[in-house]
Amino acid sequence: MPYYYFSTEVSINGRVIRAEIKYCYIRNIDDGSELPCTLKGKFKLDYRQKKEKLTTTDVIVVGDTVAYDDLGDGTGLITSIHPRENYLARKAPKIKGAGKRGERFEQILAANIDQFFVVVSADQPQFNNKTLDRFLITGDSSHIPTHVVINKIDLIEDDAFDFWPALYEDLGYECYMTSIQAPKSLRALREKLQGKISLFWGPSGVGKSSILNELFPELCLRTETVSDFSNKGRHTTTGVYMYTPSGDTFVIDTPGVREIEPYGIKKEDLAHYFTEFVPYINECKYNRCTHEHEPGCAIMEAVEQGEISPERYDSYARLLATIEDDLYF
Ligand SMILES: Nc1nc2c(ncn2[C@@H]2O[C@H](COP(=O)(O)OP(=O)(O)OP(=O)(O)O)[C@@H](O)[C@H]2O)c(=O)[nH]1
Ligand SMILES: [Mg+2]
Ligand SMILES: [Zn+2]
Repeated sequence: MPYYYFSTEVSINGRVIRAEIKYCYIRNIDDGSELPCTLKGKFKLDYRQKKEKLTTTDVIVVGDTVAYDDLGDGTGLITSIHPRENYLARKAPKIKGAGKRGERFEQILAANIDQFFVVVSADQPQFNNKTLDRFLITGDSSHIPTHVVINKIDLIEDDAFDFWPALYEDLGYECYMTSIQAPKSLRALREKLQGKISLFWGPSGVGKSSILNELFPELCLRTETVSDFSNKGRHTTTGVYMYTPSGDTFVIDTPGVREIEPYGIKKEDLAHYFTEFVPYINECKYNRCTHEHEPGCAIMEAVEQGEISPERYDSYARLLATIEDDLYF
């Protein structure tokens, strides 16, 4: 064991690239070397105070920046976790994350992200604007610059599909229309990733890992054919992993999710995350209008007038219906 083991001054700065139950894999910020690390005992004390049986992955996520000591035996010890600048989260899925009273916790996917790309596909699995909206809200509510990638454009057969990128561009989202079969379509995205920490998230089978492979062939990520029957993905990527294709470019691949519920958004706040609704919100007759059925609702009026797209309004109404009334968080 090196002589400096007991000194905290020699701690190294690192970034979590993978978090597992036993080890967190840390990348040295200065020289790029990687080391599996465990957490210092004091974090375990914190667990006990919470009287919850938490694991490493509850405390630390990919993207966290930490200080750690190299123990010299091929492992390291994390001595502190730096405060997060931002993080992406969703409500934990129903069964797995349910607590004693059926509460569903915030499940943090990753932290300290420069930009979030919501990846969906034009087909296989079929494009679903409501799913896209849910991811966009998740990004916007986390105050992370959020962009749209519509992949598999080689499968589009009808010009009518242009409606969708036009709609989201109009709303102010950058839209990347990509196909792994057309390398040129990935050029703009490749440039956008330079020098940033970017996270790819979206439904399973849309091609998140395939795009990253196409952009950075050295990553050799596992991809899998979408099953023909359900048109749903197969959840090929099983963990959140950060890769470093070049010194200052970081990409995070994530497992696809079937459905996503944004965490901690109250019914009355939901409309604020539909950017085109915002100018109308204060024009509603009732202060706490949910824009669902109330008379004198300026948003419903704007839909009637063709100023807000019915597709977005429908998406809003569906999402509103899934938000629980008594938010305990
Ligand atoms: N036609 C077509 N197929 C694609 C394209 N991109 C990916 N695919 C195929 O879609 C399937 C799923 O791709 P993956 O990269 O594994 O999808 P993923 O989003 O990473 O899925 P998960 O890891 O399960 O979340 C694979 O068979 C890919 O070859 C594309 O642009 N066009
Ligand atoms: Mg994948
Ligand atoms: Zn209203």
